[in-house]
Amino acid sequence: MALLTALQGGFGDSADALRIDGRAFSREDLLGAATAVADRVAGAPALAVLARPSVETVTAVVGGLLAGVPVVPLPPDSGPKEREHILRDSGAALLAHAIGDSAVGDITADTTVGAGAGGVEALPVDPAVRSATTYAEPAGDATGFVLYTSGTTGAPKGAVIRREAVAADLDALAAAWQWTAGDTLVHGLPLFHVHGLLLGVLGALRTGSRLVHTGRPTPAGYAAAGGSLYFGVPTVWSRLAAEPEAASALAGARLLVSGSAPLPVPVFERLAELTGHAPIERYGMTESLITVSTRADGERRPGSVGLPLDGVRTRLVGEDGAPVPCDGESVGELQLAGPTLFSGYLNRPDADAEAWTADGWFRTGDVAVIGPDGFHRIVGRASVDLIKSGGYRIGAGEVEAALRDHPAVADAAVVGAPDEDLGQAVVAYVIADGPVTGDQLTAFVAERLSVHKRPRRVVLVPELPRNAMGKVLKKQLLAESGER
Ligand code: MCA
Ligand code: AMP
Repeated sequence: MALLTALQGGFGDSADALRIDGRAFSREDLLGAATAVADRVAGAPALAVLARPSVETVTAVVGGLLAGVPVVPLPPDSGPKEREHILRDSGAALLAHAIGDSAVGDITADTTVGAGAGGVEALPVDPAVRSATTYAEPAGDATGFVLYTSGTTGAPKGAVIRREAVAADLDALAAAWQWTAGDTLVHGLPLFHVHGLLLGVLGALRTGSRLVHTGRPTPAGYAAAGGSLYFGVPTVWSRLAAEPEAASALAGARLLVSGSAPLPVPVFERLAELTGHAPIERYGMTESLITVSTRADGERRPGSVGLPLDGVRTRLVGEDGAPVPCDGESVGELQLAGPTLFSGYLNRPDADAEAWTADGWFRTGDVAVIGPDGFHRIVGRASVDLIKSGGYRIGAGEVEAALRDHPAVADAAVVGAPDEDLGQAVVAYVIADGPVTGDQLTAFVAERLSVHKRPRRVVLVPELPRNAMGKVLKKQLLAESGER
């Protein structure tokens, strides 16, 4: 079966099946435009896409999928250090972008990246150009995406996602959320992650629901969109809950779904009060796609992510490797198995060895509790070095390395401090050995990595607290960060 079932026919169509970037497209238009991209990329080793929230991005991603070329979304706000890594590591030969995108010149000028190096070739996408070529559906176990995601240390790792994993996840979500062609899906999330791109775009192209992308996930944008199914990260929901008028405009929706980070219980409750809808909470990871969710026809319990999706198996394991009982109290590392799991990290056998157990389960690094009724509660992360800020996953080590690249930085330690708006905020403790301000360091990280990875606060310190082994005491820094 085709991955993009609805795109490839049989679900009815409308002139505004897809609304993004202020432009409306029918699925027929999108299929023609994406096929024209497929004609140009077929046979390429991988297709990078400069993933701004635009028709061009959707066209390019779908074009790559039609042609069976692995798609590598490039965060549009990524600076040279991060994007060089993504382009080099993925071996992308082509970079799809909107005509006239001013960022492309800088990227294609770099001859140290791309398939076999020599640079990536720019592939301007014109959604008005159409083709009617037909492509055979690629095998289910072919790579659909390489999605870059942060670990605790080092540069982001490329998670290799099979097409059949995407299909299995979308079908399981459609069943859990009663998501159908009758829905209008609304969100304004970035198009380079699982949430905004795989669920938020491909989900519509598989189920046949209409899609409205609001550009940014603002309360006003959500209120004006008139959808039935809304996606957001907790920051989006908490901002909406702070604007009662905008929130009440969602009363006519069918389902509000939160994910990518824990939804605070007060936000859950306020949202329910203002909209009349208790939100659905679901849990996922780049590596596993979405695996656990409350259901449209089931209990929506605040603070809980619900039950495993169809086909997904979960278990809790203690630090000693022993099974942890599902008694609603005992905590353990959440491990996963099932059809939505990724195939491994690109070029990273070391990371694969750490991520999988000997009996083939994926170690999430999340600490959870499972009740006797099967409901899952995510308690936190095993490592303080993986930060979730505004729903973005940010590795402390990556930000520390970027800070150390600054000539006036002798050392740095980064933590995720509790933050009302973002869940966690990146806070950097820096030992400077030259004249530099916090704002300059924030700008330095924003330019080299991604804007969303920048420290929201920089604390200049004479030294970092360390244990006898010389390891930075991050828990102590975290405690201090809360006091400021
Ligand atoms: C600010 N800006 C800067 C700087 N400071 N630019 C350059 N240098 C600086 N120093 C600019 C930005 O470019 C941007 O401009 C504007 O300020 C605001 O950007 P930002 O700070 O990022 O906005 P925010 O308010 O903090 O964003 C909140 C957010 C965002 C909208 C909720 O965090 C977001 O979109 N999160 C979604 C993350 C997500 O989708 N995660 C899913 C991962 P301009 O306005 O021009 O752009 S997938 C996942 O987790 C799994 C699978 C799952 O379960 O879903
Ligand atoms: P990412 O790879 O960016 O998708 O981030 C995955 C991580 O986000 C998970 O390992 C969790 O720590 C976190 N996460 C996603 N959804 C939830 C949720 N509903 N509740 C708590 N944490 C979540």
